[in-house]
Amino acid sequence: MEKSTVKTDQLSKQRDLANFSQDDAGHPMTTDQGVKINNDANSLKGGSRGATLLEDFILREKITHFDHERIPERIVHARGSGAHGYFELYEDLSTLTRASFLTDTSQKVPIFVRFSTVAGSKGSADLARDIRGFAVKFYTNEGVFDLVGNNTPVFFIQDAMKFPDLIHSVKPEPDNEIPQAASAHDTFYDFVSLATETLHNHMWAMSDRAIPRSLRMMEGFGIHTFRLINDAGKAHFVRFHWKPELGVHSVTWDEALKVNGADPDFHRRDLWDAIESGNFPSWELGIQIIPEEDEHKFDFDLLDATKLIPEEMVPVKIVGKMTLDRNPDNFFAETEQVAFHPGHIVPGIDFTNDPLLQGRLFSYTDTQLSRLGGPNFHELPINRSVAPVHNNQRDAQMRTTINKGKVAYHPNSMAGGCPFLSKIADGGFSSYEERIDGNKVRARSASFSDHFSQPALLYRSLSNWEKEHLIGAYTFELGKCTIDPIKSRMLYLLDQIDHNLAQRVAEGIGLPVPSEIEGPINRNVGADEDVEAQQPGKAKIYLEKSPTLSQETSTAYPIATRQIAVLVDNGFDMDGFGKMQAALLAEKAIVKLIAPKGGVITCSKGMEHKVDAALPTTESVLFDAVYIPCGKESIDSLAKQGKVFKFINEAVKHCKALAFEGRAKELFEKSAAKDFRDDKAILLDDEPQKFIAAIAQHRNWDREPKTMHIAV
Ligand code: HDE
Repeated sequence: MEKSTVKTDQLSKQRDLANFSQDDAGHPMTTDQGVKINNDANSLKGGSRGATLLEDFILREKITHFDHERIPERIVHARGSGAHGYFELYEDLSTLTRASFLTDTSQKVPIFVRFSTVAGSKGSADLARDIRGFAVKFYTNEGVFDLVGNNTPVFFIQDAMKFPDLIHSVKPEPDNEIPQAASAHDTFYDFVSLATETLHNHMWAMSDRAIPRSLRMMEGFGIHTFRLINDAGKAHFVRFHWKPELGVHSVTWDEALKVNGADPDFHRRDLWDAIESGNFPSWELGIQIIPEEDEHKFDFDLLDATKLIPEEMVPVKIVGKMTLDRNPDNFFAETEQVAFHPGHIVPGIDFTNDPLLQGRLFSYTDTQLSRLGGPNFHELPINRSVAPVHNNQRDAQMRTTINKGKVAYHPNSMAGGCPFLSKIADGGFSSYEERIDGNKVRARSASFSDHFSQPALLYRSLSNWEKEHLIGAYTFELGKCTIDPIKSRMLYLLDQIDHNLAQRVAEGIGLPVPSEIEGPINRNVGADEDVEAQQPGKAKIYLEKSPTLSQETSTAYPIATRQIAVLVDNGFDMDGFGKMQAALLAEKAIVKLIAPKGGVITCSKGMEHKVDAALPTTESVLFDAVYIPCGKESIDSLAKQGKVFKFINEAVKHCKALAFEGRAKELFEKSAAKDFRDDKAILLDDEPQKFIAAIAQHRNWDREPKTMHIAV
């Protein structure tokens, strides 16, 4: 018998979803019971000015449904954006795993991805400083596999027991429900400063990774060590990575704050628009493979989710690619109702004893029970497997499958033994046979107690501009805290990671770096445990730097989908603009005309052009670069608008590419740009190709230290 009776192609899931999709075009409006509706404007009344009648079943049905439209938002990762796509495998990995989607290169596996922030509510703004969720559902021919990861390679805590504490500390404080989608408050730092295992991922959260330019421009990580198991039953440890085709890029903190006001849906819109315009984002899947024999060869424990395996120690092997090519039809039905679970695995993949992963295996089903209302959430269209589902699970709220026959048990003779069990060779799942030899203990392994070496490695690996951003982030966050002993404890801990880092943050918040603190550094220890054994110890250096942890790169990335603001008014020079526009469009950049007023403007050639956004309705922070063509009338008009200078000055401050042509030099001279005549990304009468090259670098961070004086 074959392992699986189905093969997936790119459209397998779309065909399945089509069975549940509905288009109202050409149909009469009906009640939920299918009765055609004649009047949807008025309720049934005793006289046209009289009281409404209880018998109005149409009104009651409509209002009742409305009253119950909301479901509980996710306890974490409530704010999210989803997309459909597919996964292609580059090479057969059967030496490592028997999972069909990792061995059969002829299949395209449908996937659904949901990106999210962690702390904020469903309606919070996209550019909160936060870790991003990166959850991928593979609808494989052997069942659903979920890779439920984040955009940082490590997590805050080591043991699932602490997850509610971590989340309670970062969520809005319970007395006044403040602050929304922000970690910069006392309770979070109280917890972080007492549980030193948090410091590594906390540094990632203070880094630029926590304020991405786009969901399309961030890495994804499965974080935990999993196992791959081949046909012979041999296992390898594995860590999963997603590498974005567009590179890893971020905005500045000042931009993030402003974007949250100017367009709280910035990331959601960016993802949606890119897919709608056919610019399909993609990521390559990478794996780090560690032979089981090498489990104890590292200076850290592979089961510790607060540790990454530097790529310089174990390279990431690229094995496939995921492309997102379709937006959901309905946010609620798909993005809201999708239910991920790290316990959704297929034959050829298995867990390890990572105590964080083990706890997650319980949590994700449990949370769906209250969020989606019962154990049948796997029947929701977005969650259904494309591999056939047959078992003896029955009933419960909102069951949609109509199971035929009398038999709902196994073994049975009345149904001929069906559904029957599958041998391992036929694709039956069997758990990896791991030898267990130990006492039942409520304890943490001493091998988890090094909490400083990896944040120190991360700090050493960052470029200077990334370090500056990091220092700024710590200073901002601690500056928002109100309790000095908490801030001092944080400074002491930063000092264990890097003295200069601690010193700079201390200067910023106006407190000294303490040379010692009272009591144990790490208080996340059981009452009867050996406290000393749980203390982090001094940072060790087992690798000087891990360059792959930095976002700095000299590589130029495609400028496709980058947003270019063109500041213009009537009379702008069509020759210069036409040349620039053609060059930008050839690279698939998005060119938008921004003018003092909306409507239509006329260029130097007398042609009419539709204004994409009026200045009062948009902001510099929503764009990647600014271009101002020549034209006397246009420049004279722009020079009268204060907002034009705010627009330019912010772009300068945020280290973006700017191009001024001809008389636009007058705006250059009157704006902050004038102080940057030699800047490689501020161009005066230069070729479009130079502008494109500057945008492709993302930002000219060399400019940043010289922009402190710019008031925006
Ligand atoms: Fe989650 N996490 N988590 N988490 N997580 C949830 O499940 C939980 C952890 C992650 O877009 C919840 O369906 C526990 C690590 C993502 O729908 C909940 C622990 C990583 C998403 C839950 C962790 C994640 C969630 C809330 C510690 C990265 C969003 C709603 C033991 C590897 C998935 C839901 C989506 C969602 C529990 C730790 C990633 C409550 C108990 C580590 C991307 O079950």
